[in-house]
Amino acid sequence: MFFLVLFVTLFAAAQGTDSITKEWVRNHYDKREVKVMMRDGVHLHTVIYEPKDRTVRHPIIMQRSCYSSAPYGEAYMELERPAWREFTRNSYIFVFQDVRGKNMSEGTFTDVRPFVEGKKKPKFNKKGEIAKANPSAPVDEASDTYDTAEWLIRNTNSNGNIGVFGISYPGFYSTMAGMSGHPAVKAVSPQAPVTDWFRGDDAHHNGALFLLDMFSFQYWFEYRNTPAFHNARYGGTMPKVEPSPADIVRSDVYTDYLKRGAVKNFTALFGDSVQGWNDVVNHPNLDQWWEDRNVLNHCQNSTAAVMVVGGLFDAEDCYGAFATYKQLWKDAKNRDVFLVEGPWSHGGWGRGARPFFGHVYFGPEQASDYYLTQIEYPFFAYYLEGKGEKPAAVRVYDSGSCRWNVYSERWPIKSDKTPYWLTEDGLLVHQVKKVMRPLTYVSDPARPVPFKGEPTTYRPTEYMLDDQRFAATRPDVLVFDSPVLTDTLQLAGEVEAELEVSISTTDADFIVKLIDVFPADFVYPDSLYADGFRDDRYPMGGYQMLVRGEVMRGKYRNSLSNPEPFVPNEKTTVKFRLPDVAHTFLPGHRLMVQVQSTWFPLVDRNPQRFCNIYECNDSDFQTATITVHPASKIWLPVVKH
Ligand code: PG9
Repeated sequence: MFFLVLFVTLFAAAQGTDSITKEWVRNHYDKREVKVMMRDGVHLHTVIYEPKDRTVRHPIIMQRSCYSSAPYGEAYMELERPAWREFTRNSYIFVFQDVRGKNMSEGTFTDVRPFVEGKKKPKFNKKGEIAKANPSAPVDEASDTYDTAEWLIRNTNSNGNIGVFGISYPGFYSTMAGMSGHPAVKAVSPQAPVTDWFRGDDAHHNGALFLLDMFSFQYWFEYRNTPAFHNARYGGTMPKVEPSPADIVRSDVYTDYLKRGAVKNFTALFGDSVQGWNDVVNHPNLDQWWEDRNVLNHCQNSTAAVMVVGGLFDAEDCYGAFATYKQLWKDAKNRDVFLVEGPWSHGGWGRGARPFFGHVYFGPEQASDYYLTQIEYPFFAYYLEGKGEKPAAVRVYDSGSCRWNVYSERWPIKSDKTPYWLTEDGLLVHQVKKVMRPLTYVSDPARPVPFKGEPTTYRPTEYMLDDQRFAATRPDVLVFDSPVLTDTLQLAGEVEAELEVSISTTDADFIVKLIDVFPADFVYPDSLYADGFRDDRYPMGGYQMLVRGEVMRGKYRNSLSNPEPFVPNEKTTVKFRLPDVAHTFLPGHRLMVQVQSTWFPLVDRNPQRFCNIYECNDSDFQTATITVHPASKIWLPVVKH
């Protein structure tokens, strides 16, 4: 019998099919749904899939989510899918929990619930239940994880080791799980974690509102994020949902969002009904409300091993992954902290990353299967099963040379912070003696620079590495080209823009884009397309690949908390960080920097007048003449070889 099973398993694997099927899951796992009581008496809905084999004690892998722990009832989570398969294959206990206030859990939901310092652990009975609920006990996502962990250890056939992971908002709950302090929570993996919604994630970058994402997300999150909706999705029948205010798009987001006008017109669509949107509008500057929600202020509480995973081309939380890793590495004393960054979109690593992303080929080594089997599962196996090797400290995929770089040191690795000057003679690595002229453009909020070169009805992930030729020809975009490279130029780490500007009004936005210009005669070999992952022949000769773009709302140049107007036509410095890069520019390529003042409707339009943009009227929008002076530069992390 053993050899027959072995043969079938090997045969299935050899056929590229996997022995872990829907039927296998049903035959090997029991499902139960329990309401676990937290220290304040609130019950959290917890879905548990446990191997029927009780002869062996199994590790627990948990995901806490505000999106759902569906399917609820008879249906099973698709544990045979790649995202879970390695854990299923190794008989992990799966725990999916609705965070408080969401879906089937009790309590009140709070966006990015603040961490509460100095919480006291409650008393538990022998069954791991809270001995006596205290409705006024301070709670957060860390304490909810602690109370859940205590219950799980006593009420499942576990080996006493719990791992927590998740992408995006579940990534934030994973960071918080690492701060629970529960001894069973041995390893967490915050992936594209929601981290700081004012400095760099989802809602704002450097104080500028990410209109397209936040408007469409908040309505969906508040109204369509229900058990019925999620169960229907798992049942394969997406429910017909009434058109929502977010569905204002009739032709394309650029046309229809521009037609909608000032941000207050979007607020009017929601009425007072969407708390997540109201919070954004009611806290226009970086205030205590935002700082309370900045998990980086509490990383010293982290006690678990942490593997932060991020996408170099993640449109939502690219900032969050790098920022969470850096702070945890700094604060989580003698704790193992690892970083994995691939050429991925938001969550792409677990959601079917393929050799091509948009028009750019990154090869098979960064595809999801590789990540799930060679990186993610081995991390948890090491800490929850005592199996395999300790993970590499840093594993970052270079989006230019298309290969993994593995480092034993921390990220960012050692590099020379090198100024590249933005001048009328192009992007120059050495300041030349010649006196350069200032460069000027007129920014017109009635004709903003689009974030995508072609019409779209949503925010495609590909914009993060799209061809920028559509923008390069616009009069309101400054273009700075380097000479053609004769040698490789490896960038790894933090990028900083330092603009010397003057504007004709009292506020403006500044968008800086770092671009890899492909050789004019560049083509991918046909064989790359033959694998079926790409079916188009996009003209890659002269492709202007966006490597990194970032916006700075000018009034926050000196302080995100205390915005300051510009003095019209007076020179001032606007300095800001762009999320880290890991990109080698190859010989024959050129570096390019583009500078512009609108990036629509990805970012809301600045009326280009100092005001509270959430309250301004359509009549407040005005053109501005923007001047970029010769002392402007971009600081690049050049790795010396
Ligand atoms: N990072 C995503 C998001 C969260 C909140 C607002 C908008 C986007 C996400 O959790 O998927």
